[in-house]
Amino acid sequence: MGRRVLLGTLGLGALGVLAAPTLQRGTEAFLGGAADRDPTGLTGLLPNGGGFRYYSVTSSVPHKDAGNYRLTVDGLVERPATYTLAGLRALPQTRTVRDVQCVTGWRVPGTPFEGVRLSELLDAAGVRSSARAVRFTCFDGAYSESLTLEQARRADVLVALRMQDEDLGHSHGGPVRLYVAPMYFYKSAKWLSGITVTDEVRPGYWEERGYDVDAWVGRSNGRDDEPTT
Ligand SMILES: Nc1nc2c(c(=O)[nH]1)N[C@H]1C(S)=C(S)[C@@H](COP(=O)(O)O)O[C@H]1N2
Ligand SMILES: [Mo]
Repeated sequence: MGRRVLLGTLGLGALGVLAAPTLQRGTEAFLGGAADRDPTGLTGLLPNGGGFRYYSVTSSVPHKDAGNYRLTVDGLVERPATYTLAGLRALPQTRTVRDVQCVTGWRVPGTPFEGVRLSELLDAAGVRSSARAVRFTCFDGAYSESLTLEQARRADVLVALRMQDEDLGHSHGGPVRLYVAPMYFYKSAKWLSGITVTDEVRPGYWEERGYDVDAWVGRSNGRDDEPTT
């Protein structure tokens, strides 16, 4: 039985059994420079609707909603804060429409995202002068990401509550994910639960496994000579 046939017979619940060894193979393939650069192997094959692929480095992720979702902002700030979903919804919302681009090649053109500018949350917290970077953690308990403070303050970096004009569903990292429009989609941490202002960039989950920390679309991960269209 081929992998695709097998996949067709399995629900998402079966991923726990299969994800770990496949992840490892995928990572080795990429680091060894093999043609197949899909880092997440099996999970990357699962469609997530509308041209998206479903990615998670963990086999299961708890579901959070308006009742139990919390986002903490801490680290090198004057005023650490914890936001509820209602609290985030009450802040000014920004909408962007840009192409989503995964480093493994798939793309979803013209995708609306909506949420609070990360810069707004940083300003509200009062970033200390010794700060240089921002680290993001997730309630899947495993994934992390980071940006320099300068990158984090861009107007097209959102703490996103909505995608394609709907509330972010669980499979896309809802209720709240990071959205870093100018960078490959691995920067856009799903299931966002923590924003910590730090004194230096700490490489995120995929970056510890070989991907570029500065993940500008078309200008990173060995893509500098490729067309950016
Ligand atoms: N928490 C978490 N965030 C994540 C990932 C992940 O595995 N876990 N994968 C990243 C990668 S590689 C991609 S391409 C996108 C996929 O988002 P999607 O599942 O909404 O298509 O999420 C990014 N953010
Ligand atoms: Mo990705």
